[in-house]
Amino acid sequence: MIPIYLASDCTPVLPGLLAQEFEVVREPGPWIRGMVTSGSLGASAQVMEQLPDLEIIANFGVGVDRVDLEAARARGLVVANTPDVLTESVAELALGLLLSAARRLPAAERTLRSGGWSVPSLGTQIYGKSCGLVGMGRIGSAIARRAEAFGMEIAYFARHPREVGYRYIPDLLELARQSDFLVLIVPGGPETDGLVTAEVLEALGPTGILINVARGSVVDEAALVSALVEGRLGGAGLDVFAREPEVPRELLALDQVVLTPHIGSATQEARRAMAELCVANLRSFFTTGKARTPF
Ligand code: 8YV
Repeated sequence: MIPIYLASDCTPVLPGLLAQEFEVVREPGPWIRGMVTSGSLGASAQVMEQLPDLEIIANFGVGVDRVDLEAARARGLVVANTPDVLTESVAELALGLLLSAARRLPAAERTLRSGGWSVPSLGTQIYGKSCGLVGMGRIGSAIARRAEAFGMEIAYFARHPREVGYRYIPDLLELARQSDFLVLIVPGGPETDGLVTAEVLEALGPTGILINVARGSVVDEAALVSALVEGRLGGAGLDVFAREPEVPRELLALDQVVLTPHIGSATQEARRAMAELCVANLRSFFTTGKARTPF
């Protein structure tokens, strides 16, 4: 059997699925030909150096921002990811965070659990509000469809206009100015690093709500924290952070903020399909020379 370095279990079903077709190895070594890694762990140039026979990196996740793509390219390695199978789950979480932040569900639930029965603070209706999407790829359009069904007005910012029926705004500041909710769903990496600046947050303003299901690196996190603490931004629903698993402490005390530990794809359905696609990428690569979903 072909030896595969499993750098992280990724999800409970993955090691078993992998072991049906490959030799699962838990440490890097010179004879290893494939590597499975999680989106959060990725693959550094150093780990690639420990794997001189490596041919393919199968990333469990759609985002490959933690894989050193330059080092992989220099070595001629194939990098595969898991697009599509997690689209609906991530879009559902985005809407969940949006509704949850708009209605301040965690604060209301905390009130009830601590024996209270009052409205901690009034929420915001989302019907009739504007939803600005930063990114209009597969997940962005799945979020847009859902937000539209809730009666929201959709507009988006992306590098180029897409073949979608939504209003394209080529200037992020302008999109933020025109949005009640700003939803981030762009890939991580150098191109989007710090894209959401203090100015963008200011344009979104004291009644605006930021939703991030992309990467923490997309937002100037220090600016986000001070805007929320000082009430210059209305609220936020955050699934991702700049230095995971670190979460800025100041956010923990804020009722207008909803926080989740990077669970965008964490459903039974998506995680199983991601595990299967990860293994299918390796199978396809080692039998045909082509991964099923190369990045
Ligand atoms: C993680 C994700 O990769 O697909 C992505 O890009 O962010 C997630 O699905 C997953 O949690 C594994 O680390």
